[in-house]
Amino acid sequence: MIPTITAFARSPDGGRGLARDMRVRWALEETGQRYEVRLVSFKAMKEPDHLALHPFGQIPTYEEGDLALFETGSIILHIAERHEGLLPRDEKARARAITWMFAALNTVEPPILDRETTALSERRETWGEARLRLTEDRIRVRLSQLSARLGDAEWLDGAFSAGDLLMVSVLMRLGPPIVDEFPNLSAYVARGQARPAYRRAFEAQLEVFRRGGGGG
Ligand SMILES: N[C@@H](CCC(=O)N[C@@H](CS)C(=O)NCC(=O)O)C(=O)O
Repeated sequence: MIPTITAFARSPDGGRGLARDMRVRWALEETGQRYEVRLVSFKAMKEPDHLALHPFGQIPTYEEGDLALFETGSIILHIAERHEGLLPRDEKARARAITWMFAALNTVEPPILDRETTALSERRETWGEARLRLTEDRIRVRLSQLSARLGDAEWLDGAFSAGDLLMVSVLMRLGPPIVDEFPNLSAYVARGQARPAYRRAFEAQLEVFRRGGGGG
Protein backbone atom coordinates (compact mmCIF):
# COMPACT_ATOMS: atom_id res chain seq x y z
CA MET A 1 0.00 0.00 0.00
CA ILE A 2 1.49 3.34 -1.05
CA PRO A 3 1.47 5.81 1.86
CA THR A 4 0.39 9.41 1.51
CA ILE A 5 2.16 12.18 3.39
CA THR A 6 1.21 15.81 3.74
CA ALA A 7 3.44 18.79 3.03
CA PHE A 8 3.06 22.56 2.78
CA ALA A 9 1.49 23.70 -0.50
CA ARG A 10 3.73 26.78 -0.19
CA SER A 11 6.60 26.15 2.16
CA PRO A 12 7.88 29.25 3.98
CA ASP A 13 11.43 27.87 3.74
CA GLY A 14 11.60 28.55 0.00
CA GLY A 15 12.32 24.94 -0.93
CA ARG A 16 15.41 24.61 1.30
CA GLY A 17 14.21 21.28 2.67
CA LEU A 18 13.73 22.58 6.21
CA ALA A 19 10.04 21.72 6.54
CA ARG A 20 9.53 18.42 8.31
CA ASP A 21 8.01 16.55 5.38
CA MET A 22 11.64 16.44 4.16
CA ARG A 23 12.60 14.02 6.96
CA VAL A 24 9.78 11.67 6.07
CA ARG A 25 10.52 11.87 2.34
CA TRP A 26 14.17 11.09 3.11
CA ALA A 27 13.22 8.06 5.23
CA LEU A 28 10.93 6.79 2.49
CA GLU A 29 13.70 7.23 -0.09
CA GLU A 30 16.31 5.49 2.11
CA THR A 31 14.03 2.48 2.38
CA GLY A 32 13.05 2.53 -1.30
CA GLN A 33 9.34 3.23 -0.73
CA ARG A 34 7.04 4.93 -3.19
CA TYR A 35 4.79 7.55 -1.66
CA GLU A 36 2.24 10.14 -2.54
CA VAL A 37 2.08 13.69 -1.29
CA ARG A 38 -1.00 15.74 -0.53
CA LEU A 39 -0.25 19.43 -0.33
CA VAL A 40 -2.10 21.48 2.26
CA SER A 41 -2.46 25.22 2.72
CA PHE A 42 -1.94 26.89 6.11
CA LYS A 43 -5.72 27.44 6.24
CA ALA A 44 -6.58 23.81 5.47
CA MET A 45 -4.13 22.60 8.15
CA LYS A 46 -6.34 24.16 10.83
CA GLU A 47 -9.63 22.80 9.45
CA PRO A 48 -11.48 19.69 10.69
CA ASP A 49 -10.38 17.29 7.93
CA HIS A 50 -6.71 17.88 8.65
CA LEU A 51 -7.19 18.18 12.42
CA ALA A 52 -8.68 14.68 12.38
CA LEU A 53 -5.28 13.50 11.10
CA HIS A 54 -3.10 15.86 13.09
CA PRO A 55 -4.50 17.21 16.37
CA PHE A 56 -2.07 20.15 16.33
CA GLY A 57 -2.87 21.21 12.77
CA GLN A 58 0.62 20.69 11.39
CA ILE A 59 2.47 18.79 8.70
CA PRO A 60 3.64 16.14 8.07
CA THR A 61 1.07 13.39 8.45
CA TYR A 62 1.36 9.85 7.17
CA GLU A 63 -1.56 7.71 5.98
CA GLU A 64 -1.25 4.08 5.05
CA GLY A 65 -4.58 2.33 4.59
CA ASP A 66 -6.58 2.98 7.74
CA LEU A 67 -3.50 3.98 9.75
CA ALA A 68 -2.92 7.71 10.23
CA LEU A 69 0.17 8.99 12.03
CA PHE A 70 1.60 12.38 12.93
CA GLU A 71 4.95 13.40 14.54
CA THR A 72 8.02 12.84 12.41
CA GLY A 73 9.72 10.69 15.05
CA SER A 74 6.81 8.27 15.14
CA ILE A 75 6.38 8.24 11.36
CA ILE A 76 10.07 7.55 10.76
CA LEU A 77 10.17 4.83 13.41
CA HIS A 78 7.14 3.21 11.75
CA ILE A 79 8.87 3.27 8.34
CA ALA A 80 12.21 2.12 9.77
CA GLU A 81 10.69 -0.81 11.63
CA ARG A 82 8.96 -2.12 8.55
CA HIS A 83 11.61 -1.68 5.88
CA GLU A 84 15.32 -2.38 5.64
CA GLY A 85 17.76 0.48 5.60
CA LEU A 86 17.25 2.67 8.65
CA LEU A 87 17.65 0.41 11.68
CA PRO A 88 20.25 -2.30 12.32
CA ARG A 89 19.00 -5.89 12.72
CA ASP A 90 21.01 -6.50 15.89
CA GLU A 91 18.67 -5.84 18.81
CA LYS A 92 21.06 -3.74 20.87
CA ALA A 93 22.33 -1.70 17.92
CA ARG A 94 18.68 -1.12 16.96
CA ALA A 95 17.86 0.15 20.46
CA ARG A 96 20.86 2.49 20.30
CA ALA A 97 19.80 3.85 16.90
CA ILE A 98 16.32 4.54 18.30
CA THR A 99 17.98 6.29 21.24
CA TRP A 100 19.69 8.63 18.78
CA MET A 101 16.31 9.35 17.16
CA PHE A 102 15.01 10.48 20.55
CA ALA A 103 18.23 12.39 21.27
CA ALA A 104 17.85 14.33 18.02
CA LEU A 105 14.22 15.25 18.73
CA ASN A 106 14.25 15.58 22.52
CA THR A 107 17.71 16.86 23.37
CA VAL A 108 19.23 18.61 20.34
CA GLU A 109 16.17 20.01 18.55
CA PRO A 110 14.53 21.86 21.51
CA PRO A 111 17.26 24.50 22.01
CA ILE A 112 17.43 24.95 18.21
CA LEU A 113 13.68 25.58 18.06
CA ASP A 114 13.93 27.89 21.05
CA ARG A 115 16.46 30.01 19.18
CA GLU A 116 14.23 29.99 16.10
CA THR A 117 11.26 31.28 18.12
CA THR A 118 13.36 34.05 19.60
CA ALA A 119 14.86 35.01 16.23
CA LEU A 120 11.44 35.08 14.53
CA SER A 121 9.11 36.48 17.16
CA GLU A 122 10.96 37.92 20.15
CA ARG A 123 13.98 39.65 18.72
CA ARG A 124 12.47 43.15 18.88
CA GLU A 125 11.69 42.84 22.58
CA THR A 126 14.02 44.79 24.86
CA TRP A 127 15.45 41.46 26.02
CA GLY A 128 15.38 39.89 22.51
CA GLU A 129 19.09 40.04 21.65
CA ALA A 130 20.17 38.86 25.10
CA ARG A 131 17.77 35.93 24.89
CA LEU A 132 19.02 35.07 21.42
CA ARG A 133 22.59 34.87 22.73
CA LEU A 134 21.43 32.73 25.63
CA THR A 135 19.71 30.25 23.28
CA GLU A 136 22.84 30.14 21.10
CA ASP A 137 25.02 29.36 24.10
CA ARG A 138 22.67 26.52 25.05
CA ILE A 139 22.90 25.17 21.52
CA ARG A 140 26.71 25.36 21.66
CA VAL A 141 26.72 23.22 24.80
CA ARG A 142 24.66 20.53 23.07
CA LEU A 143 26.67 20.67 19.85
CA SER A 144 30.00 20.44 21.64
CA GLN A 145 28.74 17.32 23.45
CA LEU A 146 27.46 15.85 20.20
CA SER A 147 30.70 16.74 18.44
CA ALA A 148 32.75 15.04 21.17
CA ARG A 149 30.67 11.87 20.85
CA LEU A 150 30.79 11.78 17.04
CA GLY A 151 34.55 12.36 16.95
CA ASP A 152 35.99 11.08 13.67
CA ALA A 153 33.20 8.60 13.06
CA GLU A 154 31.13 8.75 9.92
CA TRP A 155 27.79 8.22 11.68
CA LEU A 156 26.65 8.26 15.32
CA ASP A 157 26.70 4.51 15.95
CA GLY A 158 28.05 2.30 13.18
CA ALA A 159 26.10 2.36 9.93
CA PHE A 160 23.83 5.24 8.89
CA SER A 161 20.49 4.94 10.73
CA ALA A 162 17.22 6.75 11.39
CA GLY A 163 19.10 8.38 14.29
CA ASP A 164 21.51 10.02 11.84
CA LEU A 165 18.67 10.95 9.51
CA LEU A 166 16.94 12.88 12.29
CA MET A 167 20.15 14.34 13.75
CA VAL A 168 21.28 15.65 10.35
CA SER A 169 17.78 17.06 9.75
CA VAL A 170 17.81 18.86 13.09
CA LEU A 171 21.29 20.32 12.52
CA MET A 172 20.26 21.45 9.04
CA ARG A 173 17.47 23.45 10.59
CA LEU A 174 20.01 25.36 12.69
CA GLY A 175 22.08 26.18 9.63
CA PRO A 176 25.76 26.85 9.03
CA PRO A 177 26.96 29.69 11.29
CA ILE A 178 26.78 27.72 14.55
CA VAL A 179 27.14 24.20 13.12
CA ASP A 180 30.33 25.29 11.32
CA GLU A 181 31.97 26.03 14.67
CA PHE A 182 32.16 22.24 14.93
CA PRO A 183 33.91 21.00 11.76
CA ASN A 184 33.10 17.33 12.39
CA LEU A 185 29.40 18.23 12.66
CA SER A 186 29.33 20.28 9.48
CA ALA A 187 31.10 17.40 7.69
CA TYR A 188 28.51 15.02 9.19
CA VAL A 189 25.64 17.16 7.85
CA ALA A 190 27.32 17.31 4.43
CA ARG A 191 27.67 13.50 4.42
CA GLY A 192 23.97 13.14 5.14
CA GLN A 193 23.06 15.61 2.42
CA ALA A 194 25.29 13.80 -0.10
CA ARG A 195 23.31 10.57 0.22
CA PRO A 196 21.39 9.76 -2.97
CA ALA A 197 18.17 9.24 -0.97
CA TYR A 198 18.55 12.70 0.57
CA ARG A 199 19.10 14.23 -2.89
CA ARG A 200 15.97 12.57 -4.27
CA ALA A 201 13.88 13.74 -1.31
CA PHE A 202 15.32 17.24 -1.58
CA GLU A 203 14.55 17.49 -5.30
CA ALA A 204 10.98 16.27 -4.71
CA GLN A 205 10.24 18.94 -2.11
CA LEU A 206 11.98 21.61 -4.20
CA GLU A 207 9.81 20.68 -7.18
CA VAL A 208 6.70 21.52 -5.11
CA PHE A 209 8.16 24.96 -4.42
CA ARG A 210 9.08 25.47 -8.10
CA ARG A 211 5.60 24.46 -9.28
CA GLY A 212 4.02 26.73 -6.69
CA GLY A 213 6.12 29.59 -8.02
CA GLY A 214 7.53 30.69 -4.68
CA GLY A 215 6.98 30.58 -0.95
CA GLY A 216 4.25 32.16 1.10
N1 LIG B 1 6.87 17.76 16.45
C1 LIG B 1 6.26 17.84 15.17
C2 LIG B 1 6.41 19.26 14.65
C3 LIG B 1 5.62 19.49 13.38
C4 LIG B 1 5.78 20.92 12.90
O1 LIG B 1 6.23 21.84 13.64
N2 LIG B 1 5.41 21.17 11.63
C5 LIG B 1 5.51 22.48 11.07
C6 LIG B 1 6.17 22.40 9.69
S1 LIG B 1 7.84 21.91 9.76
C7 LIG B 1 4.13 23.06 10.86
O2 LIG B 1 3.23 22.38 10.41
N3 LIG B 1 3.99 24.36 11.16
C8 LIG B 1 2.77 25.07 10.93
C9 LIG B 1 2.02 25.30 12.19
O3 LIG B 1 2.43 24.85 13.27
O4 LIG B 1 0.98 25.98 12.08
C10 LIG B 1 6.90 16.82 14.20
O5 LIG B 1 8.07 16.49 14.40
O6 LIG B 1 6.23 16.33 13.28
